[in-house]
Amino acid sequence: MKEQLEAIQAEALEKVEQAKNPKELQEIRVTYLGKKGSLTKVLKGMGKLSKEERPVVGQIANVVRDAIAKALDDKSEMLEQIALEKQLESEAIDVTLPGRPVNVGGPHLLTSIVEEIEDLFIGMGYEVREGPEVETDYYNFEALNLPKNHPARDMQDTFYITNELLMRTHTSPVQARTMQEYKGEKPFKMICPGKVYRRDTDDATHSHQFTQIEGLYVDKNVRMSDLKGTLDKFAKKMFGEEREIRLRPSFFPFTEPSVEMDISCKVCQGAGCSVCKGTGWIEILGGGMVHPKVLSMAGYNPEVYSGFAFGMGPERIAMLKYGVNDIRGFYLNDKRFLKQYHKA
Ligand code: 2U9
Repeated sequence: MKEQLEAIQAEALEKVEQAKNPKELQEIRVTYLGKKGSLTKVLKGMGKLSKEERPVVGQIANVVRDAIAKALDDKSEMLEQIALEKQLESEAIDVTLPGRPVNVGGPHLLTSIVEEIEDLFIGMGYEVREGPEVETDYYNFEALNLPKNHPARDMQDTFYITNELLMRTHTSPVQARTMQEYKGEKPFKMICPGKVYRRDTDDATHSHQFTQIEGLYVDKNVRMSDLKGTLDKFAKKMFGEEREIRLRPSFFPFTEPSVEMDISCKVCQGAGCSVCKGTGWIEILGGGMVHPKVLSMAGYNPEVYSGFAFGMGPERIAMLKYGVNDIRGFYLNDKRFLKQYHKA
C-alpha cells in the first residue's frame, strides 16, 4: 500500500508539473483528492490493514495528501502570477509616447485691449462702470444735448426698437446715468467699456456692432489741460513713451469745446508715410469739456462743477497697435486670426 501511495504521489506531482491552467489543476485535484479520487480510494481500503500497519500507512497517506495539495496550491499561485504578469504586460502604458494635442483657447484680442485700457485708467483712479445695451431715447440722446429733431441725430444711424427704446449708439448713456446716481454732488472719474450699435453696412472699417470705451471726470476746477495730460499719459502707455499727441478742434454735441486727438506716427516718426496717409499723425480718439447743458441736465451745477470726457474705439486701437486691416476680423471668429494674438 505504501508503494501504491508513493506511485499516486509521483503521478499526481508529475501532472501538476505539466498543468497549464487553473482548469487542469482543478481536474487533478478532483482526480486525486476528491471524494472519488485515487487517494481517497486507497484510504478506504485501510480497513483491511492490521492494527500496527494502519497508523504507519495513515501517516504516509497524510504526507502524500499534503504534498499533492501543496503542489496544487503552489502551481495555482504560480499560474495566477504568470496570468497577472501577462495582463500587466498587455495593459502597459508607454509614458514616453507624445500626448494628444489639446486645443487651448485664450482671451480674444478685443478683450485683451479693453482690459489693458481699463488697467491704465484704473491706475489713474478711474472706476469701471457698465450699463444697458438696450437704452431709452432719453439717456442715449436727450440727456446728452441731442434733443428731438436735433440735426446730430441724423448722424447717429440708430437701431430703434420702439419710439422710446433703442440699441445704444455709444456708451455715453452710462455716464449720464452715473452723474444722475451721484446726484450732482459727488466728484468722480469713470470709464465705461461696452458694445454699441449703429445702422451701418459692414466693411473693412465699419461694423454694425463695435466696442467703445468712454471716460468722464467731473469735479470742481477740471480743465482742458487735465484732459490733455490724461490723454498724453494714456497714449504713451498704450503706444510707447516716444509718441507725441496733438489736439485738433472738433465738434460733439455733448462737449464744448471738443477736440480730436492724434498720435505721432510710429512708422515714419512724423515724416509722413502710407500708414498715416502722409500726415505724420494718426487719429485715435475724441474728447472735450462736458457741455454745461449736459452737466445741469444730470443735476451738476455748471457754475461749480466742470468735467472732461473722451471716447475711443478699442477695435481701432487694436488695429493700429497690431496692424489689423479689417475690423471684421474681430467678429468672424476665424481661429487662425484670433490665435495670433493669444498671449502664452
Ligand atoms: C457724457 C458727457 C460727454 C463722450 C465723448 C467722444 C468725444 C468721441 C467717439 C470717437 C470714435 C467714440 O469710438 S468712437 O465711436 N467718441 O469722440 N466721446 S466726447 O462724451 C461724453 C459722454 C457722456 C455725459
